Amino acid sequence: MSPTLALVGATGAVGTVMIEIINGRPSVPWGEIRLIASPRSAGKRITVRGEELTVVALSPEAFDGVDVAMFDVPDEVSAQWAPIAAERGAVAVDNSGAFRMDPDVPLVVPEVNADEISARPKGIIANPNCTTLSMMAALGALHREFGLRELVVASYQAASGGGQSAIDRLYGELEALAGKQVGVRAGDVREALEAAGLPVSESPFPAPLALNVVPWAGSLKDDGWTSEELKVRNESRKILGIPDLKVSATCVRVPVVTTHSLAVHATFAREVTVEQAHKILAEQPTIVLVDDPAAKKFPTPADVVGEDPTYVGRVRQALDFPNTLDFFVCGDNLRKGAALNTYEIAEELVGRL
Ligand code: 11C
Repeated sequence: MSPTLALVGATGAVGTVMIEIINGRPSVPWGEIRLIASPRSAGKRITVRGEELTVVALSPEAFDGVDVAMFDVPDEVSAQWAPIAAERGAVAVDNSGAFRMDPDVPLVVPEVNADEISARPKGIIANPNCTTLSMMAALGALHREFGLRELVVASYQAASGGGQSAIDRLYGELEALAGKQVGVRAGDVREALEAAGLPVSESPFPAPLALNVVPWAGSLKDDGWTSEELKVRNESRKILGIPDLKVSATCVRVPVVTTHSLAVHATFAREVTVEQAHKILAEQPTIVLVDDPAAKKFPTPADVVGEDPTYVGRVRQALDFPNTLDFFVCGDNLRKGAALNTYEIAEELVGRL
């Protein structure tokens, strides 16, 4: 019998992208697909693969008969409900941060460590943070060949990583500033937003995002690091299976709606040439190499949004460090960064349930 798939958080931003992904698959291995959301969204009707489905309210019984339950909900909802789904016999594939660093929960990017889904003592598999995920396909492939030792990254993160309210804020700021000659004097962007009824004190971002870059994503942790920067470090180590990988990250929010980018400075055990790196990256089925700067060809979020693969370009051998590559990656943070990777894990589970 074909397995039953549940999607918890079916009406949220990532859940909506998940349904688009399922609808876009040429075929799916599932029998029933069950949509689950908060009681507030229960009763909504959503078309999945040509069939109108009714969203059911999150409850223990909603997981009865479910083989794989994908969770696209906030950390606290996953923390409470993924174990309940597992108790009821489902494998929970969780896109929140609730279980990622639990040693009994595999943290999976199928291109890198698909086999780890087989050992899941808690019946839960975690999906990484979208910032970490955007560089994993490239780093995993290069690590297999050259042995990654150190990683220094700067992220350029899209507003949608902060959810719908963050997207709305960016559009609101852009509208408020359209046609205004601001960005020429310290504080004039803030003042124009305030005058338009959009004070920064009411924003999900700690500074104006339009006409700006904001070196802040996530929450404040010890010694000035952000939660997002620590996730990049801890999750990269776990996914790549390098517990002592040296990592330093600076996470920055940029006025892009969707698609995270990262400038990556990766040091390997051996010398790596651009030619070798190009060959390996070009062979990866989920990477698109766009690297012809003379022809102005490199990835940008505006050209990558809505795409499934990770785009890689600007590959350079660091001038003073022959074992180090610098490169730029762009990945849609709602697709591969969230919904797609979760769905790919769910598909990998078929046959290993
Ligand atoms: C952001 N990467 O761009 C975050 C969103 O741990 O799943 C995802 C947070 C997470 O703000």
